[in-house]
Amino acid sequence: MKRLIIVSNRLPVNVEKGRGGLAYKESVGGLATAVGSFYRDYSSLWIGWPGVSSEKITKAERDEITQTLMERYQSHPVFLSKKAIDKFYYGFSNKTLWPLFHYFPLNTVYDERLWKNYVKVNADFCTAVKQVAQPGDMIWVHDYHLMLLPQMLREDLPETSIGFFLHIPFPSFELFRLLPWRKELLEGMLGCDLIGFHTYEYAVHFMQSCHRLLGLEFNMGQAIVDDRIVKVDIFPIGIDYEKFSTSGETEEAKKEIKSLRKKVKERSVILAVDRLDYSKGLLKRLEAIEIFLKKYPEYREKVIFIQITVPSREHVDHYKILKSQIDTLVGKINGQFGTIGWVPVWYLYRSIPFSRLTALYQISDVGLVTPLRDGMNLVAKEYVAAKQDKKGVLILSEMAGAAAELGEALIVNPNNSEEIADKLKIALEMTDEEKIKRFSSMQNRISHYNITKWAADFFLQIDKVKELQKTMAMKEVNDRVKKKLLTKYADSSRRLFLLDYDGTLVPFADKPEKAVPSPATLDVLRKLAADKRNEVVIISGRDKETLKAWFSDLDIGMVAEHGVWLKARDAGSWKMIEPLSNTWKKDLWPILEYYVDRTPGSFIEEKDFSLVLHYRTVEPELAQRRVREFVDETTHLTSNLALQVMEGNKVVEIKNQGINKGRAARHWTARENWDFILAIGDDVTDEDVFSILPEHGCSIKVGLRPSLAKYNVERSQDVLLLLTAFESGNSGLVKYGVK
Ligand code: ADQ
Repeated sequence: MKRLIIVSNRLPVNVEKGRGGLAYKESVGGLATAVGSFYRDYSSLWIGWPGVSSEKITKAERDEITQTLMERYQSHPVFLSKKAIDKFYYGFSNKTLWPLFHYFPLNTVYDERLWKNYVKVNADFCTAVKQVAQPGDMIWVHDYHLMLLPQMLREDLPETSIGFFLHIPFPSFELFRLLPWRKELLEGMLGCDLIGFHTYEYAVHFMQSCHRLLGLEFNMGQAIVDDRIVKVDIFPIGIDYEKFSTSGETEEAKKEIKSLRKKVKERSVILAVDRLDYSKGLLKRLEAIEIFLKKYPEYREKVIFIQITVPSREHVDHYKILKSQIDTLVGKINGQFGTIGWVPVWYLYRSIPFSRLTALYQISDVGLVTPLRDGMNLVAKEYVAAKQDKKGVLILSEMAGAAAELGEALIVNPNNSEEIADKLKIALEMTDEEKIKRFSSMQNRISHYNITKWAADFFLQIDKVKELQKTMAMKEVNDRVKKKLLTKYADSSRRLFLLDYDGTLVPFADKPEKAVPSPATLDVLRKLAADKRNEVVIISGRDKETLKAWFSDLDIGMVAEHGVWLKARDAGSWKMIEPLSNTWKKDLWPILEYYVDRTPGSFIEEKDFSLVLHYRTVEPELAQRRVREFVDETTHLTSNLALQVMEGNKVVEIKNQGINKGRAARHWTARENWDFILAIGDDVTDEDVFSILPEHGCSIKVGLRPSLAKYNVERSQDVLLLLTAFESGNSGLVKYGVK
């Protein structure tokens, strides 16, 4: 069985040092609750900070903690000094990343010293993981405290499965770009094989940031990073449904429920449970309670609002301020509306045991969950699971990740206290029938995708990525393949080379006219063509004038405009593959012009039988939007014109239907019985060539993307090296590093 190593800032257990010595307490919080419930079922090890600073403990206590954590909690500690906790945990993690990722840019601190400590502590975690990691382990890194760790681990453990899950929102690019260390953070995460988010929106934000800051292209959530496939996917975290749904069944729970009911009497209960955090919307929620009691006086003395708040990050100023604001507001509401015998807001500032928490869920008529931003929010799901009589109403913020799954809740904008107050009234007046209907659907959903499914799904996906990486690696032109190709070449007497130009023989340039063939490229083509056993054909999307200007003094065949024009090696002139018309160009030209006018950096290229919109230097987001519009519009317009709209590498080309590089290539493949055929290309248009090759033909895709080709190489430079090896005969084996 594979071993799972979970790495997170905090361990699921908190070590405290008091007068009586060391005490071990289970941690409260989303991650600990969620992951803690399944990791004991696996052969696993949890690595994290035990919650006590290293200055507070002696060497002997350190050893004792290490031993107890391992024996009782399958955990391994990373000890942090007070300075590290201040600067890394309270500092960069909770004064920089947390506020910015929760859309509080004004609370965000940008401080180089905090960043340096963040880097250092991530490196300390890396050392700790490396000390215990064994080959075959799967490492799962959690959350915003450790965004640099995956890349650090990757450097030393290149083959290991590494996953990352972000428990908080990933903000839109407009916010993320504010960070001075934005690229480093993205690169850190990209050290993984699989990166998971709660919602589609967060995943899109991450991919957009990678696209705009690192130029990474994602296709179906996959990108190639340093010749490795990295996948981004969505895993909305679940809860331990069984544990919550059966929580009312124990004697202890029944007692707890009875005692609570006695205290609240016949009143309706509105419940809120949060860590104390400005992202949780506590002030706006209290404001809503105030409005509700003012606007609907008939509910006074009839409802109780219970707010349970667990202390958190008390060392950060914003949290201290918030605490005193809450105290004031609770006092104000209770002072204003309370009567002898009725206190409207019951406010508890502490962590409560599971049995009391779930008893509260069960006696509550309304679960009020109104964070201003929340990655997911487990309280919403716990309330739904625990309330097995289904006679409750969940009021849920649209800014919580959970809103994407719990559509049957009453959804509110957490900044709109008036709306929350009105929804409270609707909730309190909802019929039991309606409540049960809504709850049944939600319970169904969250019981199905529970915490075990969530984790299992993540493991399955990471294994799939690993498989995919292996398949790609198998297709790479390695030493064995090179040797095979060169031997086959040496043993054959009639050889055909079908070579794409841009992206294959030369790298891409900003402007097409800049991508001229280098002397080395021309030299190798000339030498290959000089061997009478060889036939070299360049099959390009370029116009014939350009190809003529660059290659006319070489003894090679050429195909221009993706197969419109053909020129055999020994022919004096170009011939058209079939009679074609280009009268449509004048009708479509104004449309291309219209797009170019509105899209800075784009331009039109006109060929004999095609029009091309180039967008290589257009700002990527704009390009994406415009290209979609352009393709939709032109596809619609050309639907009865026997034209095709084709997307290439940063270009969209409109050309005659039925003309492609594959058809053109057939003119050569069908000419004689070649005993060696090699086709090389980099983009979609080259797939047509790969598809028409006979069984014994060989094909190579430039770039590590899926393709019909038998093999892949990473860059155009690899193509040049390979061709050089062919042209230099057997000595090429040595020159190419294959002996
Ligand atoms: P959190 O911000 O901690 O988690 P949340 O998802 O609501 O937020 O989890 C809080 C957990 O703590 C719940 O399991 C709740 O039962 C427990 N809890 C809260 N108050 C308590 C109290 N007074 N006593 C006892 N228990 C209490 C982060 C992200 C979330 C994301 C989770 C999981 O911010 O958006 O849902 O991780 O990915």
